[in-house]
Amino acid sequence: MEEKIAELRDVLKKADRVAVMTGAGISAESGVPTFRGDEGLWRNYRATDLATPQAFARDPELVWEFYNWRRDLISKVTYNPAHRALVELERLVPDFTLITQNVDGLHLLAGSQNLLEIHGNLWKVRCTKCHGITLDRSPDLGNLPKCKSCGGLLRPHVVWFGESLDPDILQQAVDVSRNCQVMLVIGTSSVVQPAASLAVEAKSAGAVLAEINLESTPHSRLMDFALHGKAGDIVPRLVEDWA
Ligand code: BJW
Ligand code: ZN
Repeated sequence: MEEKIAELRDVLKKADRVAVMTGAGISAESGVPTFRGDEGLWRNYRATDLATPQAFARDPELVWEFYNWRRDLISKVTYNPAHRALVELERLVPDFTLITQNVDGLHLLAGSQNLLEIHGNLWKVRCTKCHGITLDRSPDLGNLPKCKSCGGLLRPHVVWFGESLDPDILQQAVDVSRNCQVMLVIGTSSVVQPAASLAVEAKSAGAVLAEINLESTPHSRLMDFALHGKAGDIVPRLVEDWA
């Protein structure tokens, strides 16, 4: 493992264009639950069943309760050494883009700048009637929050299953993936599309791929480096001793 980390660090040092894809695993050590497995359960509901337009249409109060619970939880936690190490990597690499599937806002809080939040942001709400988007960092928005402009029902400004990603943001993520020389894939199960396909795009365009995850994923076989362990332990070591 030590040798692989040193080898990957050397690859990163020589690269001009680096892309990073993160998933829920990078925030796990901050105390944010991941989606799949037992951790992804909230009151016996699977998080992935509540993150759907169908669930919101059926029971918006339940879905808002779930999102208010998450807002409250995330408002009480902060970024961890893996988030900070990516801020440092951005400083070290000439052309760096961070693509995240996370909606928790912890990369922004840590100080990442060139960031594509492809599944949206939990701290933004969108009106289901006038489609206006606003930033609201209050931990609890109440039962059925309403738009201040038109009175329409608000929803979290996140991408649920079956919904399209913002086409501009997705196109930027695809371009970055096709252009990077190295892509780090950190803390994602790599099962949700189209996010998972970005690593495939990078690989097809000749990038070196590295996965940092507690366990293997469907993409592990594509990887030039598969580093198994905690993101908070491994990512900071990639930015050590760059002088
Ligand atoms: C650690 C760690 C530590 C833990 N250190 N590691 C093609 C084929 C099949 C299906 C589809 C397809 N194209 C589209 C679909 C449908 C669907 C999809 O992908 N389904 C699959 C699940 C089968 N995709 C969509 O619907 C997307 N829309 C779309 O494509 O529109 C067009 C279209 C629609 C329909 C059909 C065809 C085309 C939208 C996807 C939106 C995903 N939304 C969510 C919720 C966001 C809002 C919210 O948070 O509330 O996004 S679901 C959830 O999954 C969330 C995450 O961003 C996303 C990914 O999860 P992630 O981050 O990978 O987390 P986990 O929990 O799965 O994994 C954590 C990992 O970390 C694990 O591997 C751990 O081991 C690891 N870990 N601790 C390092 N300390
Ligand atoms: Zn409105």
